Amino acid sequence: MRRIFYSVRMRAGRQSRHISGAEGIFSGKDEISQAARLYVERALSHPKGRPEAVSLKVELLDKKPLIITSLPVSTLEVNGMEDSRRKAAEMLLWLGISQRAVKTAFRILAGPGMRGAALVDIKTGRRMESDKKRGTRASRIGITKKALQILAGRLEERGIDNIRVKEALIVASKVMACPFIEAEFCISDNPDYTTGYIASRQTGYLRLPDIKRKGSPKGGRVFFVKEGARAAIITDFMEKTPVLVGKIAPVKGIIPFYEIKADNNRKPGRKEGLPAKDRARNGPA
Ligand code: PML
Repeated sequence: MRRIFYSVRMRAGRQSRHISGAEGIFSGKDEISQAARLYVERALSHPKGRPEAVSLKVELLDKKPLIITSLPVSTLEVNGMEDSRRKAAEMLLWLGISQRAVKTAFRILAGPGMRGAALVDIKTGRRMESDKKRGTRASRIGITKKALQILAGRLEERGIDNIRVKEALIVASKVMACPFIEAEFCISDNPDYTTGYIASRQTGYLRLPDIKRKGSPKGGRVFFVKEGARAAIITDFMEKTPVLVGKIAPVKGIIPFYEIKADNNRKPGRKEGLPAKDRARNGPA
């Protein structure tokens, strides 16, 4: 019998302000009810305060999720905020992102967090998403029970087993499963969380400690779009294509800048991506 999957998504807010959110892909009545209960509990005990409304959506998926491997994880060795920001910029340039696009990204991430990510053309640095307030959200994502267990174990060995890392890694792994994205740059908009990341096929999920000052509510996500790609196709993939992390790549420790650049063999182990018809319509991948 064909396995049926549901996407379970939770959003909690107060006076139109976002407080918390969570999502996953589940199969079977027990898994779905358990996830729904955990998400509501999480919404009601969030440190940002009591929500006025919690919305929960349980939605039958009309396509089988793409099964992907998580990006390999490592943490960049940095010496304070200035160093972290300088190395992040250098890393993005090394990935082939233009000065202009890097500047645009830092400008966006210095603003109040958007709900979704900004799409930035890798060459011109121009914003591409149609709704600049909302941005593009990576959604319909999840991780299998087994993969989550393995991931938690590997992160634990490095002392970084927390929900933020896990959720961000799942998002970044889906983002990099899109062949039209060259890299993602994320700075958390949580005032208490100062670690961000760059995700790319060359660097894997590269954590950036001290990327912002503690207490700052600024941050967000930028997806760097390859030349000639169309925003609508990318947004469709990010928001509609269900993706499930089913395999976990290695989790390394703290790595110096030069070592990441020297290590070109780290690839995210990804065969998945957009359907061939979209690839053809959308130019080179
Ligand atoms: C967020 O707050 O949503 C982004 C979290 C980034 C996590 C970075 C890390 O610690 O790996």
